Amino acid sequence: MSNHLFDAIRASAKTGEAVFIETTDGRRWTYGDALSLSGQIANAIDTLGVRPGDRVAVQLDKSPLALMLYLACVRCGAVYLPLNTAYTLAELEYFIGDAEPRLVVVSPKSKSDVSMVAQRYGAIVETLDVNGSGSLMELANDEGVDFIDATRAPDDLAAILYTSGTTGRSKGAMLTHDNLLSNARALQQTWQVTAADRLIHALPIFHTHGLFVATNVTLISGASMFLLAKFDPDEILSLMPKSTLMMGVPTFYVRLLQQDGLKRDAVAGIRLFISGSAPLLAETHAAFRQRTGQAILERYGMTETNMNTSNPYDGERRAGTVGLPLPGVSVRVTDPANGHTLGTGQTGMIEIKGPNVFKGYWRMPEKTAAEFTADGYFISGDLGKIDDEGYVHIVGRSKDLVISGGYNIYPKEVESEIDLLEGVVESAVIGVPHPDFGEGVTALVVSRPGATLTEGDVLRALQDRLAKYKQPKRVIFVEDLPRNTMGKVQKNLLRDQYGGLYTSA
Ligand code: MLC
Ligand code: AMP
Repeated sequence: MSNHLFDAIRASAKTGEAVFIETTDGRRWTYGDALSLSGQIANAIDTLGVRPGDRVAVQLDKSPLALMLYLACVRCGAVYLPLNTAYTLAELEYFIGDAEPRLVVVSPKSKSDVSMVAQRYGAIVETLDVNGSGSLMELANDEGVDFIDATRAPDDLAAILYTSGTTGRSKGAMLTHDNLLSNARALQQTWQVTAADRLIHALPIFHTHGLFVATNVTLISGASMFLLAKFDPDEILSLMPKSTLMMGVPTFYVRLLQQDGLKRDAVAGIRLFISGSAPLLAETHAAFRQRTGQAILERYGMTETNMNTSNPYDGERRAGTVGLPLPGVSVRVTDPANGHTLGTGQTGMIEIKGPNVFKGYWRMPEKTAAEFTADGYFISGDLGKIDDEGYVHIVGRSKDLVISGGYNIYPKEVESEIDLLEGVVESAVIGVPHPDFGEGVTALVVSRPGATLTEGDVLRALQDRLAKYKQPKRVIFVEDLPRNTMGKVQKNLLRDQYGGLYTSA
């Protein structure tokens, strides 16, 4: 009887006294606390009727208890389904309808709205507050701390994470116990994480980066972390002397560089700064190195594949590259025209194979099949090349995707909402360089002759439809959209034309 992922976590928790989480107000949760709390929550979930394989959807503000709920789901054999706290009710309804969770856990303030939606799909709704109150914890407090973990094989599902689709519906990436465990082990080994490490955790916990990379690596190393509610540069600087690791998206590093306190001695205790989820500009890498003497280590991953590559811990960390394939992971570059593997230095489609690669999209076998090659490589949609020393360089994306502050936005989703508005003929959404977010979501809109639609009207109309980070930073009205002979909008021309929108003074 074994639970593939939790057995590994349990093994690192053998000294129950070691600290797992510390919050900025000085409160601590040991590994022993994590076992007891996750045991109580697992018992409560089980009492509610959640069985192995059932989905548990969670839209919660970041807190230690939200992580205990994640662990409880792993222990119950439930499939954890975290949702961005920025999602609107309209967005949430799609995920609940598609994943059909047995249980939905939200903060008390969202209960009545979410209940209306959940009822339609037969899901139970319970609440959990950052301070530990809420109906789920009331149930858990009456339960014992011992729980017999559900048996889960390496190939059983541990989580579903939704990624937006290039054409319409979001797809649920099904991640198995071994996807998560094998990747956490590969990262632990590559970054040399040990029980002596203390991580500054300022990422959200509803995505691969903050949930699996940051949390699972900490857990299987028996390390500890400072859990911050969100990114706050002052808090981060004050925690640096007591920490050894930091993980962030490039915007974290751009913002830290704006702090006068970011100096060599302030970061002396940190042995490793890691960046991922979006391209780290070589200038940011260089500026950080100049100010602190530390070379940020950049790595590359995806929701579907977990982490694929990383710059080396001991070897050269090359700015502008995402490093070498992780242990056990194969990366190749192929010609998108015929699928043939390309040679060193040639640019093409990045494809990935290994124990890190997901099991497929939830209830979408055709979409899953379309994203794998005949010999089992996942087609990433990222364009890149591998240099003669094996370092992977990402040079672009074949997928129509904007990455803003580490969040993905699929233009199609935003365009579809804009196109519904009265007075709009059509729209094109693009990402253009943004000094803070890396790329800024920008909408070009063609309106009907005589229409009086303004930028403010468009933004107001999107407010309840799309999460804030997906909403355009600017809406620009244009006469028409440039098209090629096939009638396809030439977004590259638009990106060139509006490239200086956020960066030119
Ligand atoms: C917030 N806003 C954003 C935004 N985040 N807009 C665009 N892009 C974003 N990423 C909105 C806010 O709602 C706000 O709107 C305004 O922009 C400014 O907010 P802010 O206070 O500056 O934002 P902040 O709360 O500080 O958040 C910025 C951030 C955050 C960068 C800290 O977005 C973040 O934590 N990003 C990390 C995302 C992440 O973990 N990605 C991993 C995905 S996994 P207004 O109008 O209300 O002021 C993955 C795989 C892999 O990609 O390889 O890891
Ligand atoms: P997501 O779908 O949120 O998991 O985002 C995955 C995408 O983020 C990848 O396909 C890449 O396009 C991008 N990405 C992740 N890490 C990096 C990186 N270090 N450099 C460039 N792009 C990255």
